Amino acid sequence: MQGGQSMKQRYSLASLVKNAFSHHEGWAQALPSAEPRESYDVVIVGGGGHGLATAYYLAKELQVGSVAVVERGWIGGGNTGRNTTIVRSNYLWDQSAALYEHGLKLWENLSHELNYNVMFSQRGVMNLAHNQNDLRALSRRINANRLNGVDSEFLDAQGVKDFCPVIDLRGNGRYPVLGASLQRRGGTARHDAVAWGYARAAAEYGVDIVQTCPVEGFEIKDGRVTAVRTARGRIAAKKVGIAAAGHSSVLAQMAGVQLPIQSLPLQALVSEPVKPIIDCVVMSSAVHAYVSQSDKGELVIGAGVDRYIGYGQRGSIPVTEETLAAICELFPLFRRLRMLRMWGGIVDTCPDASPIISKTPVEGLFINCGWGTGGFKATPGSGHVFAHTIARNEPHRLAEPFRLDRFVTGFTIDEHGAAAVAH
Ligand code: FAD
Ligand code: PYC
Repeated sequence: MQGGQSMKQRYSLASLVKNAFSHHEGWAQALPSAEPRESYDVVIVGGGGHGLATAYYLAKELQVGSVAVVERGWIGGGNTGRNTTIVRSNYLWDQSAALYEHGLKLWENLSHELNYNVMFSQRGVMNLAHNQNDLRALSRRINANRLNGVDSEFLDAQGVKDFCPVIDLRGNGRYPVLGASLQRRGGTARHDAVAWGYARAAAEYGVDIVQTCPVEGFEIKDGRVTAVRTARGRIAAKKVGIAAAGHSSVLAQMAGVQLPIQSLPLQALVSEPVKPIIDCVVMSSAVHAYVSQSDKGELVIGAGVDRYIGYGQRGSIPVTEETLAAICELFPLFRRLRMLRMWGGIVDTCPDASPIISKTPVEGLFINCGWGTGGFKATPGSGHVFAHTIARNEPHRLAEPFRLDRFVTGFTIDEHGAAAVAH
């Protein structure tokens, strides 16, 4: 039963016909929206995929008591709804491969797990090599991936052409294609669906999803977090997890915690929709551009990060021009397409291009951030290990290397090469 109606009443032919002519009146709300209560056992700040997934696993697997997700805008309105949805796990270092592969395995069953179609499509992700240096770096990463049980293979130039016939291997002379790495299990998903699916499933386990509720500060007593202050009042909490992507350092600072994070705009754009023309994902870190095709037919194209710190969630003509110039050199066929829209998101980047999943110096306050240009793929894995870290008060085995204090100990995990769009 939902909204007082049985499934049969909600989905009968008569009700479908009636709703078709009645501007959808009387429909039960698909996503629950809660008013904030006075206190919770755990409050998660940020209703993006990572925050929602964290709440879902906390409620489903960890019996931590009451849980709320507090989102300043609407769920999925941050980077979750702004990214280009590439999912893969072909990172260089053992620690990253283990973390991202954990995520990829969860992706493979996610629609079933959430009873929500997240449209995960394992169409293959290619990373191109344009020179001898690229070839060496890719070979090293492919070997490392295979040692870690991550599927990864090398394609020579002809292999690239066979896998993606619309590519022009000459790259207009500027970006000749010499080969590529291919992760066949990589692909794309529907970004909004990931937020909606986790939100609905979390709510079914009793999580309150509170939207339009910006967090403005934290109450800390004797070194321990006791509440979050929001624009809609104080919410007491025994534990707080921050998963606020582009605003992580702003939020951490409210609790007196300094993060080694820079927030940078990252832009993307889509073309007008066309018939299926490219059925894989193609990325080039050298070109700082990448492309795939959405199920609607739009080409989804992205750029490298803007070269300045900023909080603007907009696109800009110079970045679009530079990106499209490179894309058109690799795919001359796309030259005649018109672009429909462009946008930006704010990505929080760490000096080693790896995330932070960690306790903080404030007791009861946990942080999940620094995913930079590549956190969408990690959404299920990140939420899963962060939930365990919060519930158990100690890092999940896979999260352990991503502690905040690695920037003090020096045990950083440099993933700039695998971060795809460099930052
Ligand atoms: P978000 O979805 O941004 O969630 C954080 C939430 O916190 C937001 O909803 C925000 O409103 C909320 N918040 C902020 N401040 C407050 C506050 N004070 N109070 C309450 N709530 C607050 N990654 C990939 O793996 N593959 C890709 O192809 C890819 N492409 C990308 C393309 C672009 C253009 C961009 C911008 C990013 C891309 N990424 C990609 C990165 C990816 O989007 C992010 O790493 C990931 O979505 C972060 O998820 P999140 O849930 O932490 O963030
Ligand atoms: O991490 O694979 C990635 C990615 C692609 C585009 C932006 N991020």
